[in-house]
Amino acid sequence: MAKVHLLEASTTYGDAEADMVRYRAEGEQRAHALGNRGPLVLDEHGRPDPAVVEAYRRTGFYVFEGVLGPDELSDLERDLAEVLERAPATKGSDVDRHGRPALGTDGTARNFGFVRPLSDPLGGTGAAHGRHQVKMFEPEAPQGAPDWVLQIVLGSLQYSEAHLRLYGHPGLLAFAEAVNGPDFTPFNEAIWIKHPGLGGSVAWHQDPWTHWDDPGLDGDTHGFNFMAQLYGCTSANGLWVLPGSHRRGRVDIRSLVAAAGSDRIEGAVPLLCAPGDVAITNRQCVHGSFANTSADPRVTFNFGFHRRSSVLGVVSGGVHNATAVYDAERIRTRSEAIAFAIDARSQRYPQERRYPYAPFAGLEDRYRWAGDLSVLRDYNQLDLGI
Ligand SMILES: O=C(O)CCC(=O)C(=O)O
Repeated sequence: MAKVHLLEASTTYGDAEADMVRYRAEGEQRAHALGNRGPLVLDEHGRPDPAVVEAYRRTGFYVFEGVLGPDELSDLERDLAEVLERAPATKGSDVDRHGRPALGTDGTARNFGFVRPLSDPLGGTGAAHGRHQVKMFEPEAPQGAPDWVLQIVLGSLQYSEAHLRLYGHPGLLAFAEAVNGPDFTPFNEAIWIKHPGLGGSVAWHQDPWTHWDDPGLDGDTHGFNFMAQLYGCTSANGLWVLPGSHRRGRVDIRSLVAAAGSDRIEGAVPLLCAPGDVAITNRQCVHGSFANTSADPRVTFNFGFHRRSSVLGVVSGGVHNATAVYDAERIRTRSEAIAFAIDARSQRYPQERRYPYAPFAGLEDRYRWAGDLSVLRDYNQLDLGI
C-alpha cells in the first residue's frame, strides 16, 4: 500500500541507543510469550471466544490479527491523506498548507495536537490531571526538522467516514459488549500519528483520573481503547504496555522509572502489529510510547468504550472538553455516533452481519447514514472521559 506523505527522517536514541535496542528486543520476546494475540473470531451468535476475553482481562491488552482488509485500509489511508492536506499548517494555524481555512476551524474545539519533533510535551507536567508523571528521554531532533509535527487528531469521526465505518465494526463492537455489557458507551476517538524520525513520545501514564478510590474499582472500571493500525507498529514506533497493571490500582510510575534508572521501565512490552491488526488496551494499564526515532511511520485509529455504570452520573471532563455531569441525555446523544457508524458500515459492507447496538434497538431508521459528516461537527465536546 502506498503510504500517505508523512514527514520523513530517522535518527537514533543518542547515548541511550544501545540500551534502547536491547530493551526493544527483550520487550518483543516478552510480548510474544504472553499468549494474547490472534484472530477476532465470533461464534454463530456473534459472540467472541471467552478465552480471548480472559486473555485480554489477564494481561490488559490483546492484539486481534488481520481484522481490517485491504479495502478498509485503503479507505482509511485515503481519508488520512485528506485530513493531512486539510489540517492546520502548523500549531495554532487557522489555514492548511495550501492557505485554505483548515479542517476544524468551523468547530468549537482545537482538535489538532502538535508537538516539537521527538519531544515529550506532557511528562512531568500537571496537564491531563497530572497523569503523565515522569518526562521521557527526548532525543535530539534531526537537522532541518520542522518546528512542530502533528501528533493527534481528536474527534476524528467528524473528519473521516472510514474511521466512522471502522467504529461500527461488528466484531469489535461485539467484543466491547463482552467486556462492558450490551449498553456500553463511547469514550473518545482519535488518530495518533507518529512521523518517522520526528514523532514525539507519550509519557508513561494510566488514562483515568476518576474512580481510583472507588471501593468498587475493578479491572474494567475505566474501559478500553481499540487501536487499529494502518501501517502496523513496532517496538520502536508503537505503544508499550505494562501487562497486568490494569489490576494494580493507581501505579506510582515515578518509582518504576527510578527502579529502572531510565524511562525503560521493567516488564513493559510493545504492541507488535501488522497493517490491519487492531489492539485493545485497557485504559487502566500503564502505557506510553517513545519518540519515534525509526524510519517507520505509525498511524493508529483509536476508539474507546466504557461500561455505562462507570460514566452515568459522573462529573468529569477537563482534559479535552469541559467538566460536566454525564447524565443519561448526554450519554445518549454521544452514543448516536455508534448508531450512525453501524449504519455507515452496513452500507459499505452489506455482506457483514450488522451489530445490534441494544440502546438504539428499533431506531435504525432514525440513524440512517446519509454521508454528511457535518452532523458530527463538535460531537466530541460530549466525550465521556473518566
Ligand atoms: O498511541 C500512542 O502513542 C499513545 C496512545 C495513548 O496514550 C492513549 O490512547 O491513551
